[in-house]
Amino acid sequence: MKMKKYNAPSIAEAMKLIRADLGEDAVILNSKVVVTKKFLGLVKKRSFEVVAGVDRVEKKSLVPPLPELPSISATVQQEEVIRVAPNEQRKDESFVNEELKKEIADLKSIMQSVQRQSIQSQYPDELLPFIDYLKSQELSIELITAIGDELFKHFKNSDHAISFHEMREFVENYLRQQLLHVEIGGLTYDKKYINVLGPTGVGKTTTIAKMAARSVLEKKKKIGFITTDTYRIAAIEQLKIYAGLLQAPVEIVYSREDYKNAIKKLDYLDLIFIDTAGRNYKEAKYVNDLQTLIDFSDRSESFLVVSLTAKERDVEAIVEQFEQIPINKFIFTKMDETNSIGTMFNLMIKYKKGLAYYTNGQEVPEDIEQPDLEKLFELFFQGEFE
Ligand SMILES: Nc1nc2c(ncn2[C@@H]2O[C@H](COP(=O)(O)OP(=O)(O)OP(=O)(O)O)[C@@H](O)[C@H]2O)c(=O)[nH]1
Ligand SMILES: [Mg+2]
Repeated sequence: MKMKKYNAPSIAEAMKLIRADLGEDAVILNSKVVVTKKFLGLVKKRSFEVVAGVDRVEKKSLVPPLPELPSISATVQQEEVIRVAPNEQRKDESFVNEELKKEIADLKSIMQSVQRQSIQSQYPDELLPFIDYLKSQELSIELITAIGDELFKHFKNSDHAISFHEMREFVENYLRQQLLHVEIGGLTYDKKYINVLGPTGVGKTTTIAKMAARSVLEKKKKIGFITTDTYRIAAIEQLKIYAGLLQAPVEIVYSREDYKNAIKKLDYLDLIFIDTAGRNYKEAKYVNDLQTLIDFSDRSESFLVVSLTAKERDVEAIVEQFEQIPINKFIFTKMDETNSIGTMFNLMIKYKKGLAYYTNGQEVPEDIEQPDLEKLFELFFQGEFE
């Protein structure tokens, strides 16, 4: 077999060179992307290095060549075609053409994915600190890759080094676009029942106390509490202490019947906060239990409380377990114990759910923020950039 290496800016151009040189029977043996630096090393130029080969056996091709398209196994198929009778030749030719087209389509999609991977893994050096920054903020790999690709495309023809400010603006615009249909903002105050759900110890009761205190102090609302956390005396006592401070009633419910009675009893109030028992929500059973106990109708607003200190994969498992419940927004807690603001973006974008509040400490009612997107960006970009 005769083998030769070719360099070209695209695979199509490489194929043109190969055909002109080795003929239509040439096959691609190997190909790779080669990157060379340009403009003070800021921009990297890609080209393709293709190794092609051809069998020295002279053989007349029956398959009309398809212009501009590479052929990988045409030689094998041609041998089969040569042996068929002339009157069947047309039929077989079109069959071979179809087969070839399919292979070419496959090849094209392989090439596209090779190109994509090479863009991702070969950002210019100048982009790497930005990529590292996004990683340090724990933005998901999917988002970093998507942003990295866009950054690369956007700045590859730039004649100056990209600044942190430019990168920040670019990332903000990208995330803003992703969050276009995701609502960020606290209690709407047009729903009477506020369901607060989430795993054990994430800060549900404390956050309820913070939200309730703010509703009373800032919005002058008449509020009450329902707790379904009947497993621990301490949990009921904890809520009663907060309720006492706000002079608000508390109802403890053990069953659906109790829940309905409590709702009737507290009907005169503006807002009713429903505290639930923290359970291991990786088990579907507990989510089902909640559905039989609490009302998730459109008179209620439901928040899923997630601790920012939890492992993101565990949080994802919980969010997915809650899929059947109409969760309106997240509440992220324990922001004071972590720097990973990225998790908030990851979850909001992945699950298309909004954000009501984040909490940043144990003090009631101080340590709660009702952020807007600008505030989140400010936090995201306040980390150390090297
Ligand atoms: N550092 C920090 N601690 C918090 C925050 N929010 C709540 N906590 C603490 O987390 C612990 C658990 O809070 P709770 O409100 O009892 O959590 P919960 O989700 O109701 O817990 P269970 O009812 O047991 O499921 C308490 O010690 C809170 O003070 C926060 O934003 N930051
Ligand atoms: Mg609790």
